[in-house]
Amino acid sequence: NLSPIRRALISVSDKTGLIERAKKLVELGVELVSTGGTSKAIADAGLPVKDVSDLTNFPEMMDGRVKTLHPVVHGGLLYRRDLDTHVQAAKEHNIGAIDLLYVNLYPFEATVAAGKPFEDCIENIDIGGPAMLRAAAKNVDFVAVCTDGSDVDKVILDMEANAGATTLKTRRALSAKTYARTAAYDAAISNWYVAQIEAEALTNDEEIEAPSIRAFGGQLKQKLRYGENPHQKAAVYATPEGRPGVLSAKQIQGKELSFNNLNDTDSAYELVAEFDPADRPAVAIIKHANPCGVAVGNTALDAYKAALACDPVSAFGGIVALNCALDAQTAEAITQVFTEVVIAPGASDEAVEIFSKKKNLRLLITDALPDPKEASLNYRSIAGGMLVQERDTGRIEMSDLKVVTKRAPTEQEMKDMLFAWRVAKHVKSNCMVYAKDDSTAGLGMGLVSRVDSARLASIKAQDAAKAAGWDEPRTKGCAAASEAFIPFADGLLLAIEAGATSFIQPGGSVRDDEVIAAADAAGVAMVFTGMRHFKH
Ligand code: 93A
Repeated sequence: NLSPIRRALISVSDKTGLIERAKKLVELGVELVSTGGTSKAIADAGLPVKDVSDLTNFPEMMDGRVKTLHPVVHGGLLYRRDLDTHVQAAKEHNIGAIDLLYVNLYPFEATVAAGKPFEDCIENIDIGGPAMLRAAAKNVDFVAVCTDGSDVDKVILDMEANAGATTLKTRRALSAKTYARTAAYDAAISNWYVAQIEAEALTNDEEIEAPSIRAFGGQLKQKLRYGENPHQKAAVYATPEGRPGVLSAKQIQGKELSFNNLNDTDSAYELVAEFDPADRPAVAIIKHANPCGVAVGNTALDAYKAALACDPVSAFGGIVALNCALDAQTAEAITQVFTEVVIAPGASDEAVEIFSKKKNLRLLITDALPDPKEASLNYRSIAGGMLVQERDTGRIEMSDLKVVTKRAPTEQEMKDMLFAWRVAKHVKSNCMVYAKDDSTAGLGMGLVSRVDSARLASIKAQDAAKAAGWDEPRTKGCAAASEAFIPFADGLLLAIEAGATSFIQPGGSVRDDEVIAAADAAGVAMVFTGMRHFKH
């Protein structure tokens, strides 16, 4: 089980913590071999180190493209120490054992994230590094393989406990981690490449291939306490896309985020990001990945109050997302309602101070809002596979709307309809969204028939009015949005009964004429978007 470490090959791009670890290894009697830059850094620190080129009798060449790609290196990593034929071959070709490999790869992902040109990205595709990592990980009975500093620390602890040897348990865990790293690295390269091709195709107006050719390439970000339910184990993986949001956020305070928190916070942030902060502050309150209130206001506080008023009962234990920095007044108002998570692209010191009194409230701050128009992928598992689609980046502007009724909508109705439509995109199908004056007035979500969604939205609006002590629900004169076509007039009539005077929907039902006729008969206005936003 135990395998001694006598010689280590270290080749690292990120040299953080290198010297301390190299020093420990030397103290443990390990002989160090390194590539150019790494070897120089170690030697500069006064530690003994050999150059790989001394082993291979080849210089690093072709701008470093070929440094470690040599049988002396790969033989040293791969030969089985317990097989006579392997040991014999090693002897014959003067191949010395390499028992520990520590490699971190050319920073391909960081180069792409920094928006560097194509050629730079290509040069940052590491070839020798992954080749060595995969070789070392294969020879798990004899070789310990490290892809980051924390792995080396584990190996050092193992060596200290086992007279300079590692245990099979440690080596197996390291091998498993290594293959995940090289897989994610290659997936990042593939995804980047596909993105280049797609961008080119787009400019040339060519057909784009199915998104499924992009690899998933997830990298374990964190193990979670459990999944949707406590009996389900769970973890969260980061994709190479690096979209701003709950995974890139800095958590200022509060307990660890749960699986459901992550899911709901993501929904909340994607929804609120539909509203441009340069226009006005917007707030979304989410429960179970569905909004229970969304509003735009002159201040974040106004927006929060209006969003809360839509369904104050459901907002209990909800998630609040802002499209602008959290200020003290809004923070104070949020602390009056039991809230699980708040996410925003910033927070004032005062707001942070106010939240610090609510220890369990999680505050997440991101550098940027996710861009609703930016392409990215969406994954969902099904039995035996995975569904992959482009994220819904569809976006309707006022100029895209086609008036289909005799009565044209008023300017205010237009605004309300567009607001309702932006929200409807983020509500589980089938949905009906009532909105007025930059605020949702009633939401019906996730039901199997649209008429039920209309009914639910009305009930919600009535409940909200009761809770607030209003004379009538805010649905009087509201706009109604249906994320997919309204198939029959019944849902429409229910919404009209609730007070809706304008309708926004994709259109395209075989019964459009019937639905339009019912709208005309009631004197309400209707526009078609020509685009639907199913969400399941
Ligand atoms: O260009 S490579 O793909 N060719 C190689 O043979 C090779 N061997 C190691 N890149 C190669 N490496 C990488 O060099 C390692 O993965 C590491 O990231 C980097 C360390 O280079 P230096 O020690 O010169 O800083």
